[in-house]
Amino acid sequence: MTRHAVAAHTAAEREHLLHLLREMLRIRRFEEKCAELYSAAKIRGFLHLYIGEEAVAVGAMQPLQPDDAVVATYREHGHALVRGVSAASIMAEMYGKVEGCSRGRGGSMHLFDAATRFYGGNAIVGGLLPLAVGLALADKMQERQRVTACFFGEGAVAEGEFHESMNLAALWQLPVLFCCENNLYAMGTRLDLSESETDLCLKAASFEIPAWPVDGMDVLAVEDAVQRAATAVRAGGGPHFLELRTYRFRPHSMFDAELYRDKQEVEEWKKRDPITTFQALLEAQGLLMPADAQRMEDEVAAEVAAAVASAEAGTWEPVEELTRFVYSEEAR
Ligand SMILES: Cc1ncc(C[n+]2csc(CCOP(=O)(O)OP(=O)(O)O)c2C)c(N)n1
Ligand SMILES: [Mg+2]
Repeated sequence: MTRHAVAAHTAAEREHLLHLLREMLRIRRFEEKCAELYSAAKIRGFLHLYIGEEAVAVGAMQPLQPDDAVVATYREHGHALVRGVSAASIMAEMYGKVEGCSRGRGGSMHLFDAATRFYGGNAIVGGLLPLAVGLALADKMQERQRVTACFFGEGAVAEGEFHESMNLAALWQLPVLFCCENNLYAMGTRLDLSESETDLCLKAASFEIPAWPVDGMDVLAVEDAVQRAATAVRAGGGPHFLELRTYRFRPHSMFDAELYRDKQEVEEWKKRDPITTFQALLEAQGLLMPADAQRMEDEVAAEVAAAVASAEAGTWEPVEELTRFVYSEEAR
């Protein structure tokens, strides 16, 4: 390899690492702004923040292809952003404006975007799993080499839909990648207070689904694991299951006094903040200079500010339109 080729490769690799950091920052700053806007009553309804868990969505989304499908829960702003749904259309959706990715009808928990094959935004715990299995079944029947990646919390393993979905996906060898975001709590319930078997990979293994745990606070570990699992799924290897071990730094939603966990536990996990630790790693390796970090922050801040400005300037749906879509209708 020539010196030139080595330098070019290093530059591409550095660019990718900076991209991972920038994507995590986009989620963090976007959601910090959402929390602020919620307090100002600009955003209403429910709001579940992903802060602390950014490495999962960012690492996992990298190996996916444009025609793969992504299905997520109500804690999905980050997944939508990284998948390519614009910050402006997500923010407009939060505001309930027509320009939102779900026409302002869904709000925070129901982001949807056909162009990026982003199938929500699903508010029912476990409800997304049969949806993901159905998408994968369609791909298998039509012989398309696609992956359906579905992201759900560990709370979903208590639902019947989890077991039904895992069983059918395994039985029919469907191309689904189950990404279980284990942040230790389902609202205020710790996993070991609701499950007799807390080893989630063992549960997947009982369906004959290959499964392994991943450090969900490490974006590179997530990217690597999803790369391996998605490649196997795409090659016809049937469903795979990843347990992504992570932690949410914020309350479950904006209404949660957090009486179920010690502040000390939260502080301990914050030492593993996926953004600050990754940034420190890049700085230590000389890949990120203070000026680069500042520029990145400025770019992200400008994107978030522009999203808020366009949501503010967006349109409210006229009252006469409110009964539209109650029954199916061609989207206009
Ligand atoms: C079927 C169903 N039961 C209960 C609820 C209420 N609920 C909303 S979020 C949640 C906790 C889910 O926790 P987990 O799956 O671990 O996801 P996390 O919020 O931690 O990301 C519950 C019980 C719901 N939305 N759907
Ligand atoms: Mg959870």
